[in-house]
Amino acid sequence: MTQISFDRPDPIDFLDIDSLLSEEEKLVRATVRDYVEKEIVPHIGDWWEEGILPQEQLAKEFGDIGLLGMHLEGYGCAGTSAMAYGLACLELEAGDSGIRSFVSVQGSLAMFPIWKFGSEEQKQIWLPRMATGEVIGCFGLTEADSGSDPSSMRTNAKRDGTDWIINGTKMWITNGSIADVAVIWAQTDGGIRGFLIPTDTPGFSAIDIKKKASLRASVTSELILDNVRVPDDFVLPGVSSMKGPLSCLNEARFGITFGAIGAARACYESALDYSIERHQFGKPIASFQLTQRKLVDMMVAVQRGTLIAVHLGRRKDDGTLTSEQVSFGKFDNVRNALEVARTARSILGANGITLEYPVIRHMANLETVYTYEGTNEIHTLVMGQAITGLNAFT
Ligand code: TGC
Ligand code: FAD
Repeated sequence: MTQISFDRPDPIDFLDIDSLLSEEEKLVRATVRDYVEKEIVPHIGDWWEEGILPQEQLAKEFGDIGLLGMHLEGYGCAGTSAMAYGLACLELEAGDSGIRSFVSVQGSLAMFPIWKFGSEEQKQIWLPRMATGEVIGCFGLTEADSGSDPSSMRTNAKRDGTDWIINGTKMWITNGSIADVAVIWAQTDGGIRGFLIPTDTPGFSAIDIKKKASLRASVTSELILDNVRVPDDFVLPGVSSMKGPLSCLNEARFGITFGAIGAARACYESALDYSIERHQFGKPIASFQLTQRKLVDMMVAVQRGTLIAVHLGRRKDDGTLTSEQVSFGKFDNVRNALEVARTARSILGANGITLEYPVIRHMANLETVYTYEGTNEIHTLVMGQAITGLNAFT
């Protein structure tokens, strides 16, 4: 009969989920974790407080490590598995959600549509330089009056001879003002089309959104398109419906399923360390039953979320993952990560509200993660439709 081991489990990998990963996957993860610990963690509290991001330096470093468009094949992209991409997102978001966002937007929202729906010429022009970080992209879907319901967008593109004239305003666009190329989704007579717009095109401008109390180490902008004229070969030829932008969202939501667990793990680790060092009533606060309950709840949430992410990663790699399953991962892992962050904050007491510790920063960031890439409610309704067969949107 096989024996049950009496070894003490690793507090950070209680279920030994590492044993489910290949050596190659662990290597990717270790490389990204090492980079984040050395290059992000020492600075991120200050960047977040000041609301800045050294984007050019980071883009180059991300490119050097091969993180940009890493799960895409060819055109200078690393061509890793989806699982490796997910693990990279997890480690990046253990640093900060804004750092993971930068990589998600570049790889899943700006490069992916070119890779999936672009012409060969468009791929050759943009992807190699986006993979190195020389060119930064953004993804313009949301508008001030079209958030959860992007198909109601007003941005439109009209034919003028062989050109297109684009008018509209996009809102809440990550990397908007630092992008060299914007992937803009617009209504046309032939359905919703994606346009690759160099940001120095006359009529295109971007204004940063200030006073954010979440995702502060990330650029968020409003994009204005005022009679922007582009030739026909700036249109993505491969799609002309909401399927285009929604397919990109599947990729980014998959990364968030992993990423949120990175933020949760960082909060759990911080709270665990703190609870062992911090003494009250003559004892470490970790010795109190109420604190152990919180620590165990956090540990279980992080492990459960990691298992969900790894399962979805395997399904994506074997080609069986559905968009509703991606909704499951984004929905459950982000809401649990937020709960972990709030619990960790309580364990740190007054110290939990300062940026000396990562917890309040992750907690505030996760409020954005809960909302973007499909709110918690939108993913609830996607899954609700999947299990009932009834559409709650229309
Ligand atoms: P619906 O009528 O259901 O479908 C329209 C067409 O799209 C297809 N489709 C999908 N295709 C791929 N993936 C999916 N997940 C898809 N969902 C639907 C569908 O088959 C159909 O295709 P076809 O060929 O018949 O035309 O679409 P709808 O307009 O009713 O929308 C449904 C809904 C509400 C789920 C969708 O609009 C939605 O997901 N809303 C949330 C919007 C959202 O997530 N926005 C995110 C903006 S980007 C962002 O937040 C970036 S944050 C930066 C970072 O990631 O770090
Ligand atoms: P709304 O859609 O107005 O929703 C408000 C509330 O109503 C939510 O709770 C929502 O769940 C609820 N609600 C809406 N419809 C329903 C319904 N049918 N049933 C039940 N409840 C409903 N977008 C981009 O295109 N590109 C980006 O790069 C990008 N980056 C972002 C970065 C940041 C920091 C933030 C905060 C947002 C970003 N977004 C981006 C926009 C993001 O995707 C939207 O904020 C999100 O889709 C929600 O839209 P909304 O804010 O307009 O909220």
